[in-house]
Amino acid sequence: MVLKNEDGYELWLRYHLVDDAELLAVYRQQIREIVFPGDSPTLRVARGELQCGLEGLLGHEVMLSESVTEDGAIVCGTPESSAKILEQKLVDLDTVGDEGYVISQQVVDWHQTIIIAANSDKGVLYGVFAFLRLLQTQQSLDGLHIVSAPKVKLRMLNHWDNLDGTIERGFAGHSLWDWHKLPHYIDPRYTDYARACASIGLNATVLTNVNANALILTEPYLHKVAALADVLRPYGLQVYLTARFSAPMEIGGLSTADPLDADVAAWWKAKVDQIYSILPDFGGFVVKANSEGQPGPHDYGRIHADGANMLADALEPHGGICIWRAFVYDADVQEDRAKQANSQLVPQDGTFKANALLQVKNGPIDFQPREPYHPLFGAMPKTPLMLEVQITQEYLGNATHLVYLAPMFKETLDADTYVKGPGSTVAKVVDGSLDGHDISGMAAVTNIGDDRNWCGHPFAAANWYAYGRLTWDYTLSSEQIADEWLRMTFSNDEDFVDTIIQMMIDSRESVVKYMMPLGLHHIFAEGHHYGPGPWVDGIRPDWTAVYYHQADAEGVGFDRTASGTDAVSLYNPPYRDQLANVDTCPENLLLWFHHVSWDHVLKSGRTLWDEMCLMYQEGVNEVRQMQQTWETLEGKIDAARYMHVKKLLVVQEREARWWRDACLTYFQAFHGKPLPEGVEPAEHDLDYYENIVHYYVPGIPERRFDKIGTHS
Ligand code: GCW
Repeated sequence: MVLKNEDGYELWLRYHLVDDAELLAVYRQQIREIVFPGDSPTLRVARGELQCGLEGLLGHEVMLSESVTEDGAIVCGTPESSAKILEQKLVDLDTVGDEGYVISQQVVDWHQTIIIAANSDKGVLYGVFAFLRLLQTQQSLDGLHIVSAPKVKLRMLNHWDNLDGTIERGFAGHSLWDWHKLPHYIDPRYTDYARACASIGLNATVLTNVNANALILTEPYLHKVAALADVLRPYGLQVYLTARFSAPMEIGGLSTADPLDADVAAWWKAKVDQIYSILPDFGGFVVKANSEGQPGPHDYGRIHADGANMLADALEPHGGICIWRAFVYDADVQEDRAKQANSQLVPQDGTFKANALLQVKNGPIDFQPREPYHPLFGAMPKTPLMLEVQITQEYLGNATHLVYLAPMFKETLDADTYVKGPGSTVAKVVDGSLDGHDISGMAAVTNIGDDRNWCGHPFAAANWYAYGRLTWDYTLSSEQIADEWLRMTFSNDEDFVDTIIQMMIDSRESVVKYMMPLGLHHIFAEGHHYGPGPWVDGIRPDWTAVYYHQADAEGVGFDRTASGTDAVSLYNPPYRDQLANVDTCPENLLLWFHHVSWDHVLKSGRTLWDEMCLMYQEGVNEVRQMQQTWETLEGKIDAARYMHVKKLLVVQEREARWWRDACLTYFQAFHGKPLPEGVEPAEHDLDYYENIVHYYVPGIPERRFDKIGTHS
């Protein structure tokens, strides 16, 4: 059978006919009518989703019924919206809070039914999506009893979308938000965006770039925001904006943005009041301040908490929150960049208002292929810390490399801070349980644009999906999430699913190997970060590559032990001791923490240089393996998506070689040692790689180029 071509627009919400005839027959028996009273906007969209999903999956319309009339009813609602749910007195509802749900097989009015119940309309919507997922992944409904609630309260996406439609670090087209046509024209795609987010439990979205434009806070734009929020609201998505710290000057006519200036505070209060008058359920602000040239309280000799608290004060009467980013480092400060956030923020622990949170990147530098967890986790017990991850692949091959990020997100979540003894994981800091915070959250920089398939690479949507699922339940395994996503996105063919799960799981480690093995970091091409640039030098040191790898004739790596910057002391024992010792430091972080001789012998018995070479080669080999694996699956999915991935894997293999050759040629020049056996020699000399220039790489605002060079 030839499968119909698909363009990926439907994401994982493909409600195609269940292709297992036996199972389909069983489902048709088990699902015969829908009892779903209630008329709130959220219940309406939940009901619509259920009807549409079932119609597609079962191949016929399932009728709505006022009451349970036969076996096979699906009864949905809250104790308020549905008399039947109220009657059931489900004890499990007491445990799922205001967003969780219960899906359970029950006898109602002497008939076999499936109940989808929650304490809120939003919970019902999440339950409906979870139920549809069961059918999409062809699970048995027999004896169904699922009790599920999110582990983290704020489950956010951060769009780095600019008002001119470009997306910082976006590789899948332009912004979805059509500011020009808003508020009058509402793109139907907004609804599909909201459906996708709600289906994985996301409940908040920050519409604008953290490198913020104050215009978004002006009245005309606020009306555009409100129109968009009207579409997202029924799906439980609350809207947040980024606040440019200097807005009082740029759009308010004040001469200062000093957070301790009474006029400035009054301006923000009035601004926030205005926002809430236009958008009564506005979520709050996300702020990047005094980082990479953004304005902030330091400009006035104030501290981060002064800035955050001023905004938190303005938001507090409306129930809004202020999320302050902990991605702070200063070009003029000599201190190791990996320590600066701790130096600036730890002393301010306990001084932030109750409605202020700090948003902390997974690692202390910047979304590198591998970083140790950020040492702020565990170091600020009095402040709720959100985890920020990056879904968009700024440092992971943009939208051309197949890299599944769930293992990377989980690496951070599962990392043990040991701050209150073993088991004090980052996840427990983030969900608030370790330090008893009520408010908790996760944020991710999205990879979504207006490409027809949303995220560019057909596999990139897996990372949006995985992130959402992990915000709901970070104990899910990467395998389980990949399994769900593959079945819903491509096919339930067991052979296909099993083969590709493994390929996805391995893909993260492969990209680390061909880009930055053994703890190397930040050796990207300058500015656009597309491709290797270990030679980058001559700009502010903390944006160069040479600052991070410190290669010389003797060795390579950044000494962050006591003999170096001592960043290692920000971690707690016993992990600290493990990291500090070159013999016990995990080898995948070796060059993050140590400057190591090229001849240093690793666990494999090989020297560092040989090991590094072999890892780069292994990375390339693994991409080749991915190509072969993918090709065995021709015909198991539609030809269009099959070919799309196949062609992108060709690009990925080519770029993996580019990484290997550029980096090894560069490092080899320090010591002249030969490549070990098994490592393919580079095609070109170092000069060639250093002179590769790419123009107009997506993801950065257009810049004039000042260098004409080889185009690889
Ligand atoms: O990863 C870096 C990016 C910047 C980004 C910054 C940040 C929005 O290179 O483009 O700016 O991080 O997180 O603020």
